[in-house]
Order: sequence, then C-alpha cells, then structure tokens
Amino acid sequence: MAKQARERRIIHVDMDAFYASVEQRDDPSLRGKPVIVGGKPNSRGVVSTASYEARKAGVHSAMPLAEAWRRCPQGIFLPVNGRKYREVSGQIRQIFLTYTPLVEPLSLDEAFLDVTASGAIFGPAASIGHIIKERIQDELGLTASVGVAGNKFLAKLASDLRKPDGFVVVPAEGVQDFLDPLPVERIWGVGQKTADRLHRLNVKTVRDLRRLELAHLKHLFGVLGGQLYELARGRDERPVESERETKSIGRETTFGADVGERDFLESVLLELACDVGRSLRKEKLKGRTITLKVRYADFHTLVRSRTLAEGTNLDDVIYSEACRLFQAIALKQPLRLIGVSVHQLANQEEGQLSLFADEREDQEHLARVIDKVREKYGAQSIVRARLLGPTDKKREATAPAVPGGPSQGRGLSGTEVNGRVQPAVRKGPGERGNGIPPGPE
Ligand code: DCP
Ligand code: MG
Repeated sequence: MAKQARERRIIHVDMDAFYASVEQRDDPSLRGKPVIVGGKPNSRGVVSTASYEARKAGVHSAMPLAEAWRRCPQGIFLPVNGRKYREVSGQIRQIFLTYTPLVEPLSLDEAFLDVTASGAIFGPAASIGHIIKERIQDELGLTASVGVAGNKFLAKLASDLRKPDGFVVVPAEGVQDFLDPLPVERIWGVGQKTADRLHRLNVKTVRDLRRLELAHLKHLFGVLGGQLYELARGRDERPVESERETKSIGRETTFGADVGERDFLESVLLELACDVGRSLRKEKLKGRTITLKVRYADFHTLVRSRTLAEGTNLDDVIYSEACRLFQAIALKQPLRLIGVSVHQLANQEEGQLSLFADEREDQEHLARVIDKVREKYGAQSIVRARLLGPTDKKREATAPAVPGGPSQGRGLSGTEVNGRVQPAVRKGPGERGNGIPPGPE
C-alpha cells in the first residue's frame, strides 16, 4: 500500500435515511412506519428518500412518487422540508468540527473528516468515529453510519457496508481482505457500463479485478483503467478538501416582467455565469457544485444542482452546467427570477486532478486575460456574441436597473448566497454561512 494511505486516518459519516429519519424523530407516531419524503403520492415529483421500513416495499430515492405509492400504498408521504434538514445538517457539522477542521461535506448528510492530526488529543480514529456516532445519536436523536480507514475510498465503502447504524473500521493490514470479496460495482467510477464490460471478462469481485494487469486495464478503460488498478489495491490519495469560509458565490436576476422565452433566459444565464466566474477568479477560488435557481411567476421556486469531478471558475463550464440544469426544467409558467451559484469552494490551487490539465490551464489563462482587459477598459470592452443578440433590447425594457455593476440596466438584482438574496450587494464572496451545500427546496 502507498505510504500516505497507511498514515492518514479518514472518517466518512453518512446519515441513515436522512430526511425520513428527521421526520420520524420529530413525530414519534411515524417511528417504525414506512415514511416517504418527496411530496404527495399523486403528484408528479420523485421520492427524495424513504425510511428503511418503506425500502422493504421497494421504494427508493429518485423513484416517481406515483410508483412509490403503487409499491407502498400504506406509506406516509411527506413534503421535503429543506430548511429543517439544512439546520440539522449544520448541527451535525458542528459535531464534526469539534474533532478536526478538515471536514469535506459531500451533501447535507454526508462528509469526510481527516482526523490524522487529531489523534494526540482525541485518541485513535476509530474512537473518534465511534464518539461522533454516539454524539449524533445522543444529541440529535439520529443514527449515522460511519466508516474509518486510511483514505476516502475505503472510508466511504466502509460506512456503506453495514447501513443503517453501521460502524466499520478498515485496519491498514486488513485492506485487501476487506476489498477482495466486494463486487466491482462498489468501486468508485464503476457504473453499469463498466461493470457489464468487466463481467464479460469474468471479473465480478475486486479479487478478480486484481488479476488484470495495469496495461491491460488502461487499454480497456483508458484513464479509468489506471484508477481501477489503484482502487482495487485500496490506494486513493485524494485529500479531504475542507471548504473555505466563503461558502458560495452567486448571482441572480429578478425580472421586471415575467419571462417565458428560453432563448432569452439562457442569455441571462450566460451573463450571470460570466459574472460568477469573474468573482471566483478574483477570489482565487474554484467551486465544484453549480446550482441553478428559478422562481416561477407564482413564486414557486426550484433549485437544481450538479457536482463536478473537479472545481471550476470558468465561465463556459458554469454556463454549460447551468444550461443543462435549466434544460431539464419545465417552463410551465414564465419566470420572475433566475440565478446561478457555485458552491463547495476551495482555493484554485487545491485538489487539482491532472486530467485535461493543459487545456484547462489555457482556458484559465484566457479568462484571466479577459478579466484584466475588462478591469482596465470596462466591462463592455469584451462581450460575448450571444449577449449582443436581439434579446438585449428586451432585457433593457423588462428589467429594473441596479446601479454600479457591469450589468447595469440589465436587471441583475443582487448576489445570492446560500439560497438567500442580498439585494444590491453586487459582488464579492458570499457571506460566511454554515458550509452546507444547497439542498432541495
Ligand atoms: N436525496 C434526494 N434525492 C436523491 C437522493 C438523496 O433528495 N435522489 C436526499 C434525501 C436523503 C439525503 O439526500 O435523505 C441523503 O441522501 P443519501 O443518499 O445519503 O440517502 P439517505 O440518507 O436517505 O439514506 P441512506 O441510509 O441510504 O444513506
Ligand atoms: Mg444518507
């Protein structure tokens, strides 16, 4: 095993049936019952999560609610209370931070902790993991599954192995025994397609996978092949990346009159994405989660996020991800607001993977040059062709002006931070929040 993997001590914590467990905790009459969080059974949405009782009936996250109802008619269907789950998530985070500042949240209910340096004060990583699990139970009335290992890959596998209420420690000398019997699907990066190809080679378990040589794996799967080779041996050197104090950077626009034309809305998205990219570069930050927010004419608000493998501060990447999220949203009514934000921020030098590094560096260099030109000659000195389209006229006519920024007169109405709008605060990093990535509304 790699030296670093043996020396580091990483804990992965993942709450059990998170949203449903919070609901069961707060309403004892729901305990032991099949609780399905996501909305009304006859509505068009999907299941956010289901209690383990409902899972027995075959209900799972992302399943249409109508299907969940068919499978589990006795289920208790509840709406998603994003605010409450975010609050609990913040309380869990506070427990983590007692033991290490190196906490990397992956979602509201899941985080990696690097406790390598915490041993002198708090004892071995396994004890810290155990105490965290107990504190979550005692102080918050919820169960968590915890994995403790020498790296992120193994710790996450471990926390998932005995869910719910699991506690699994992978000792440095037991890594291969732990990994070998697991199916290849458990390995990070192995989706259905890769699994099918491996199965055709008669590779079903990690033990089978270790029979394949590095060159062969690379030949078969390219970069992923090299990764599979390493992971099959329990090697993973990705650092735990704690968030900076600045939690998110975002821009949003409220229109003077509601807008239903996609083309126009996409051009607004481009402008917002460029603004967010510029702010990130100015702060020397990159973010991994791109979030799109839309508010319909009736004030119903949707928030959709996508997390990238690597952080970015490039306008094009932010724009294309925001657009992709936007295209998946039905424009059932015109919009009164649209916004883009970037979360999971880290210093731009941190956490770089080498994939496509050259191309990315070129793009980043170009973006910095453009920022400098704009700084010197004004924001309109370089404008994207798309933003010079006929829609520009309409925007001038429909949107209220906010003074003092490059988008003056174009309806940018504020900076959105952690789901809240700060009117007339035009730029700069987000406020200091609790570090929780955005959850569903
Ligand atoms: N979630 C969601 N939509 C999904 C998946 C998850 O809204 N498609 C929300 C609801 C979950 C929470 O995120 O409660 C955490 O996701 P997990 O994948 O960790 O699932 P659970 O915590 O619900 O269950 P598990 O015990 O399997 O971790
Ligand atoms: Mg969970």
